[in-house]
Amino acid sequence: MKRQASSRRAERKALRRRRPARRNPAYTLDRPLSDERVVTSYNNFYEFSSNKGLPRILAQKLTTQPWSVEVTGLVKKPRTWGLEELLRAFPPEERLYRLRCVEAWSVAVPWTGFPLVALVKKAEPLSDARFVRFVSFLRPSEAPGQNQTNYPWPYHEALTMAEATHELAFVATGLYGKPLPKQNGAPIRLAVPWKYGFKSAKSIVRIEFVRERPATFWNTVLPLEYDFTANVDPSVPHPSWSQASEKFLGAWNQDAEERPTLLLNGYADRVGGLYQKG
Ligand SMILES: Nc1nc2c(c(=O)[nH]1)N[C@H]1C(S)=C(S)[C@@H](COP(=O)(O)O)O[C@H]1N2
Ligand SMILES: [Mo]
Repeated sequence: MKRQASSRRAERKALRRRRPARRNPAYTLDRPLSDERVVTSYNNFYEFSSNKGLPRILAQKLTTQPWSVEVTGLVKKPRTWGLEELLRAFPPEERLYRLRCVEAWSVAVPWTGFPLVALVKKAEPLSDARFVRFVSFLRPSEAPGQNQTNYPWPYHEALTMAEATHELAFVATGLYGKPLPKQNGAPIRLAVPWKYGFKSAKSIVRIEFVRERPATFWNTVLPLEYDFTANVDPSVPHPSWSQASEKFLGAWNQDAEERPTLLLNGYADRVGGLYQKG
């Protein structure tokens, strides 16, 4: 118990020291940032509720300190990182990213964190590691949604190795210059801005390097609606709605703004090369 208390103190200290981080000017936007109140009160976090307004309230029950992330699988250097060790090892920066949910709403947010490729490199993946798997916590006593046994908990997602090592794939530990709010996936989540939001797992406890393409949460639940790759593409409709446009949630107390969906969510110039055929 004592040891836990002191490690909690160390994590809080590390979080404070790391924020705010310097904004990386390479990641700018074609739109204003969404209001912080919008981003922290309209959430998808099924561990707590499928109602967008409830994660803000219900996720406060999640114990996020202490926290550790196990990096494992086909790597030379498996390691369990305490959160404060991660914050110390990887220098933080701020990036402005778009976030596009498959449900056709979007926000624009300032994440604090570090590129996923840095963590991948530290693990020294073996040559037969072809996919990276991200697993969220499993704690039904704190997360009421996890008592819904029709879902394959814990939440799990994955990227190809090429995607995971792309400079845009980001590990977020903060939002709007503050530690990540629980409803947004504290204390550590992914931000993969060219893919639909469900690819960016929240509250990650394990990162695993594997050879075969792993099953992923929404693809398992509804395979005809949510594919593995899930790249944002205006020309590929969801079976029940068009993806040609999106509702951008910007200012608090203002209607969402209808905008055309951008190919790869506006990141085609950076990540398009990953998907070129031939
Ligand atoms: N563990 C976990 N991660 C998750 C989800 C979830 O339900 N559980 N929802 C996903 C979906 S569908 C979206 S759109 C984004 C939403 O992130 P935000 O609430 O921070 O905007 O988180 C993704 N990550
Ligand atoms: Mo989503």
